[in-house]
Parts: sequence; structure tokens; C-alpha cells
Amino acid sequence: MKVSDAIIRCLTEEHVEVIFGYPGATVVPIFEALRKSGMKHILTRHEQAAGHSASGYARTKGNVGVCLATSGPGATNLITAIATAYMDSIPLVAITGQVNTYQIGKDVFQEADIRGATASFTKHNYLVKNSKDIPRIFKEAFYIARTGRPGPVLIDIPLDIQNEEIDFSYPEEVDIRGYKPTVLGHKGQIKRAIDLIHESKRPLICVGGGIISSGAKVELKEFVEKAGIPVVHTMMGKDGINSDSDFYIGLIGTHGFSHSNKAVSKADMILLLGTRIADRATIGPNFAKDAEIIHIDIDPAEIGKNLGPTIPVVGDLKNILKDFIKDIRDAECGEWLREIQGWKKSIEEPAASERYVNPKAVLKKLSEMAEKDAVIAVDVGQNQLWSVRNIEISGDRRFLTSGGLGTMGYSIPAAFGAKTASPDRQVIAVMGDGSFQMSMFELGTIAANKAKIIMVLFNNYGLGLVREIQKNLYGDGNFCGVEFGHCPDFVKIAEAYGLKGKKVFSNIDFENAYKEAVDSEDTYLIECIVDPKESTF
Ligand SMILES: Cc1ncc(C[n+]2csc(CCOP(=O)(O)OP(=O)(O)O)c2C)c(N)n1
Ligand SMILES: [Mg+2]
Repeated sequence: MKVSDAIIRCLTEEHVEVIFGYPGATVVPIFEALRKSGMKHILTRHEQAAGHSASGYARTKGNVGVCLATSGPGATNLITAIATAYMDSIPLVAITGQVNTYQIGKDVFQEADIRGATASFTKHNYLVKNSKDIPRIFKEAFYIARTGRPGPVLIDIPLDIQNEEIDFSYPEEVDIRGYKPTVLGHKGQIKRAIDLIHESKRPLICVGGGIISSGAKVELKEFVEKAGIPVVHTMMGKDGINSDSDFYIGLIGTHGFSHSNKAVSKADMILLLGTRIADRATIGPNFAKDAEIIHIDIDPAEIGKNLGPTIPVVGDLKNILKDFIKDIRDAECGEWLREIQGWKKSIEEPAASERYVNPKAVLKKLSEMAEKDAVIAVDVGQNQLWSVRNIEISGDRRFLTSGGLGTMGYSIPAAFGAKTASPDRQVIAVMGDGSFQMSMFELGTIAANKAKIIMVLFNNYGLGLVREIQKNLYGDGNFCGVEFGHCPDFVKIAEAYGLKGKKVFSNIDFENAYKEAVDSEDTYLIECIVDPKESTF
């Protein structure tokens, strides 16, 4: 069998249904094999979008997302998407074409050392040197991407290898020396952890993205209700717990709520579940200084990296939470929970405005109006922080954002990937005017595939979050490089792609436009005019 056909066979063996990609000379044999196979390929308008769409797809489907690009600029255009997936532990397999084996290292046309370039932000990567290795490499790549702490794996395949012949047989087992993720928690550590929880008077759970990666949301809910422990979360842990839970407290960290951060500072025990607890989740060196820490993560490298000392428990959260549920005593930390909830009530409700859309109020409204299982893909900037603070999670609602790398331009392709994974689900993308302009060409992919997405664009005429930082550091008006000086007609851009849209100036206009967007068959862009002075908090 020709290697290019074998590649598609490997993807079929891995139950891949769709590939997001962009062609070029060094992947022409793979595209020919794709054509013959009938496997679905979606042509994006940029390789970065192919990577982000594969990410949105993976996060919605709970499976590995696949993207494909040519050598040189195609491969380098994928880099940001791969790094974004790596920081957020999203399982991807990225396939790139490479120049012919005998040309490697000679700086021929469209040669780039993508293996070297992505070494530090792929979970693993391969340059295929022997065509016979193809089935093993694909088997391993998918296994590595989806097991343990998920992440992106890159396979770089030279053009001449794609045209060779091999005897195809797909391995049944994977045996990778040095890669044996621990999935079951150590019984002794679990017992120590449970004892500490029982001793604690002011316990707190902090949820990260690991709850979603491990599919442990149901187990978390059961554990929280049994143990009676209040829950805070990081950016990536947003959809790990529903906001209507009695135990829900809110976002922590630099952009979190003061009541959540106060709960962290008063807690005597914090149970970290699948979180790196990185800088954005903490508020300085005194973070959780009075708390004993139990840290559960599938990646032992995360334990003690940012916070310790700890009772470490390495393993898959779903398994470990099941063990916890068995042995934890039914408890009520009623007084402590009420105390935190008392602090929570002191938050001011966002004010309504006449001249502008108030993003905070509108996102609360959106939470009421959106379907309970909607996938909401959110970009980066003030729009991300308004969203994580004001969108409510209920039912199976999902919150997709670039938490770790903070990649502008994520929301549109990720929303498209989500819609591709779940065509019957409502998909909403929230973004700023800057982030929209980083991925607006993907309206073409959306239109070509007749994907219906509700887009909410907060136009505050500039790079709001950076403008706010400049204002806080250097004084109001001392801005540099944060205002575009030209604002296109965003609604007309949507219309140019055959899509719909409306520009709105008030909260009530937003509500009406949202209803139109729900009724529309096509993707619908709601451009919300926001006061450029609107703050994050
Ligand atoms: C690719 C990329 N470049 C630069 C940044 C730095 N950055 C963070 S937020 C932001 C402003 C985003 O502007 P916009 O999308 O309009 O959102 P707003 O903050 O105005 O809501 C910038 C430039 C980034 N996060 N990602
Ligand atoms: Mg903006």
C-alpha cells in the first residue's frame, strides 16, 4: 500500500471523521489519498485556524482533533495553534508534509525544521525517516495525544516517504518505553488526603481544566455534594462545575472575584483538582498561605511546581474522585459556606447603559437566553475576562477558551470546530474587535460549510485589555499601539460572506438581535458597541 493511503488508513483505524487542513506541494499525495478515501477534509483559510478548529472539535467531541498542513510556511502557521493546545492540554495530532528526505538540511524551497520548532510545545513529535514506521508512529501519536495528560503530537512526513510502498498492518498495542501514565491513585495517598479533608474546618476545592479532560464533572458534583465543600475554579476549570451549584463560589486569581480569592486566603485546606495553579490563578506569593494543599493531577510534573507542600496524588481524576466518594464522610461545612456566600453577595450587579452595550450585563443575559448545552467559545482580552466572570454554566454547557497561551483569534475557528463536532448543538463565539480581525477570514470556512454560529463581537475600538494595562501603569490617554485608527464595518464583512449581522448600541437591542440570531439559519454576527473606557472589573 502507498504510504499516503496508509496514512488515511491509520486515521480510519483511529476513528478520525474529519481533518482540518490546508494543502501544499509536500502533502499532495496525502490529499490524493484523502480524495479517494472519502474522509471528510475541511479546508480552512489559514493553517492556524485549522489547528484551533481541531482543538474546538477535540474539546467538544472528547476525541483527538486532527489538522494537516504543508511544509515550511504551512507548518510554521500551525505553530501557534499547537502551542495553544499544549498549554491547555488539548489532544491533537498535527500532520505536516516535509521536503524530500534527501533534501532535508539543504534549505530547499519550503523547508522548515518543524520538529525542532515545536519540540518544546508538543507532547511528542516525529520526523518519519522510514516508511515502515508509519503505522507504529500513528498508533503511538494518537495514544500519546489522548492518554495521560492530553496534548498535541506532531508527525512530519517527507514527500518521498509519502510515495513509497509498505505492507500495511496496524498495531494493536502500544508499548512506549518511559511513557506509562499513572491512572489509578495511590491508596495510601488517597487515605492521607481523605483524613486531611476530614480534619479541615475551612476546606476548599479548586477545579482546573483537568476535570473536563478526565470527563469527571459528574464525579466532582457527587463528591462536592457529599463532602459539602465549596468550589472555586481557574479559567480552564470554568465549565468543570455548574454556576447554579449550591457550592459554587467562582473564579480565583488576578481576574477572579474578591470573595473567591478571600476564600482561598481563609481556607485551611485546598484540594487542587487538575490545575496547574499558574500565575493567573494566584494573586501573589501569599496565595493560600494558611492552607494545607492536596494536589491531584495526572501529570506528576505539575505537583509542587507552583504550589506546595502537598499531599500529592497522581492519577486520573475520574478514578480518584470515585475513590474519594467511597470513603468521604457525609459532611456539611454549612457555616463556612454561608460565610463565603455572604462575601459573594456584596458584588455589585453590572449597571445598564443607554449609549453603549454593557458587556457584563449582556453576558449575564446571554447566559439566560443560551441553550443549556451550548458551546461558548471565548476569545482573549477584556472579552475573555468579562465572559469568564459573567457567563453562567449550567447543564452541559461548555466554555472553550485559550487559557494558558491566551491566543487572540481562537474563538472563531474553535467555535467552528465545535459546530463540526456537534452540529445539533448551539454554538456561540464571543470576541473583541481585535481578536475578530485575527481570524475573520474564517467566516469563509463557516460560510462554505453552512455552519451556524452566533457571534458576539464586543467592539470597544481597540485592544481593550492592553489599553487598560497602559492606562493603569502610565495614566489615562498614554496609549501606544492599542487603537487601530480604522474600524471596518464588521456587519458588512459578515454580509460579504453571505452571513447575517446587526450592530447594536444598547442592551435591549442586543436581546432583540440575539433572538434574530437564534432564528437565523446562517451564522449571525452581533456587533456590540462598547464604551472604550469600560473596565474589566
Ligand atoms: C496573538 C496575540 N497577540 C497579542 C496578544 C496580547 N493581547 C492580549 S489581550 C489583547 C487585546 C485584545 O483586543 P480585543 O480582541 O479587541 O479584545 P478586548 O480586550 O478589546 O476585549 C492583546 C493585544 C495576545 N493575547 N494574542
Ligand atoms: Mg477590543
